[in-house]
Amino acid sequence: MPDAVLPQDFLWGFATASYQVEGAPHEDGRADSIWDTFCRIPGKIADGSSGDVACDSYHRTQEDVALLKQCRAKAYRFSLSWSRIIPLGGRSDPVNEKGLRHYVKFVDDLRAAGIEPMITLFHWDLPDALHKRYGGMLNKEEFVKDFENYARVVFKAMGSKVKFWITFNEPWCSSILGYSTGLFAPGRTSDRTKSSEGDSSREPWIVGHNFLLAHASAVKAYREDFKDKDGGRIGITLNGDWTEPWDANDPADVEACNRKIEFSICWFGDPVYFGKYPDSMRKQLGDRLPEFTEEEAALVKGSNDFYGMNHYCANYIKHKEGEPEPEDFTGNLEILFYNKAGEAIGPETQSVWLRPHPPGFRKLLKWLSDRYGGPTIYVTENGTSLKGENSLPLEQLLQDDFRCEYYRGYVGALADAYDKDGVDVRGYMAWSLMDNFEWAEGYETRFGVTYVDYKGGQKRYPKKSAKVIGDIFDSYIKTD
Ligand code: PNW
Repeated sequence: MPDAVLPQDFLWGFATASYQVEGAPHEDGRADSIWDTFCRIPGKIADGSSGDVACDSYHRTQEDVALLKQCRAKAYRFSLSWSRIIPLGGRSDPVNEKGLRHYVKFVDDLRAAGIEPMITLFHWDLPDALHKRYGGMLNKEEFVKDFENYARVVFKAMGSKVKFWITFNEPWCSSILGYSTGLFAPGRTSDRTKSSEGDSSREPWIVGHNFLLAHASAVKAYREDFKDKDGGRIGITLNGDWTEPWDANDPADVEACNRKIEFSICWFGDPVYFGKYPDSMRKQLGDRLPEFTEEEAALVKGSNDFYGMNHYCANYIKHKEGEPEPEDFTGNLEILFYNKAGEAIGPETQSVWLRPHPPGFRKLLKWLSDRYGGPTIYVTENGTSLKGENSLPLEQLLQDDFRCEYYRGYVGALADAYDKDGVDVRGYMAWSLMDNFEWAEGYETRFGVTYVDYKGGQKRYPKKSAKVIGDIFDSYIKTD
């Protein structure tokens, strides 16, 4: 028997994102997103692939619902493709009823199966037309208004069918990976070997600022015109890893640990809860970090009904001496897998950035709860890839014990945070329901509890973890 319990109404399930699973990029009037165009540039995706077919989920909604049922999921977090709904993206552009109907029907099907839909409005796939028209997220005036318009179209179509809304998924990733390192769409960076355009020292901070304003405008719209009658809640999902000092006896490393979290999570979290950026960021970035006008600060402050948390791993952190580089986005520090004593933070996975460390999940839940005054938290992603999984024969691959252990460790840490530390965490979505298009890594890296046979007609085969997750939650959730 576990020594911690989760409440009876704890909402658990699985997550995916539109571009990673849907395929059907040109069907029923959908237009390109920045990921469609990015994938066409040679060298950007490890295996030269794209989301053109992916899991073919656009044609297999029934199969996906059945899979969720089979896994005993209570909820499903998925994202909408903006360019299916408004192909050209903008507030004066036509709405594509076919695209919109597809999602309304999917929501109806989920609800009929007793699965709570949790909708992410934006999981990185900006309509390409908006990127070309005015620079997408770099353009505050246009982007904020167009996102609010898109959100309103969706709120109106879904009405009271949807109770959980997430505006943006991981704005850190779209800002830093899309506008600083250039690894993600639209691939802008100061590194001229990768892109002829971009300014890593400025653009990510502008994009981040505009995400916050777009988020807050959509939340205001929902609260003013939909929330009372439709009864949903809305928030933003932020990603962030736990940090441990490289040298626990060096106060500068201990301080750098906090600073790393501020640069990755509080960049967005502090404006949402406090109406301002962290002091550590202002100090390092100066006027490259945009200022909120009084009106903007008031709009952004208080714009979460819940905190959406994506969490995967932890790192050791070593402070750096001297002036930070203008392109630095970490807080002037090194992100490491080994500490001073040579101990690893966790085992290797297929993802170069991901080393599991379950105790960090409990610590970060508490850290965030303390910083933001005990907000309601929904964990909107957590999961792992497995080193070499893609090269295993099918029978072996389906016995994903490493992933089962990961979930045992992380869900255990979550239950401890709830039951022992008093963190108000009410839901958990595993990443992912099935293997899917893992962005710049293509299909080599698998995160699913379900194997997808990309060469065999996208057939799905549940792995051991697909059943184990349900067993883990059964063991923690109070039944009396
Ligand atoms: C998240 N990093 O992305 C995303 O929300 C998912 O779409 C994705 O498939 C999943 O995690 C697994 O990668 C991340 O480099 C991508 O630190 C990269 C990083 C973190 C999160």
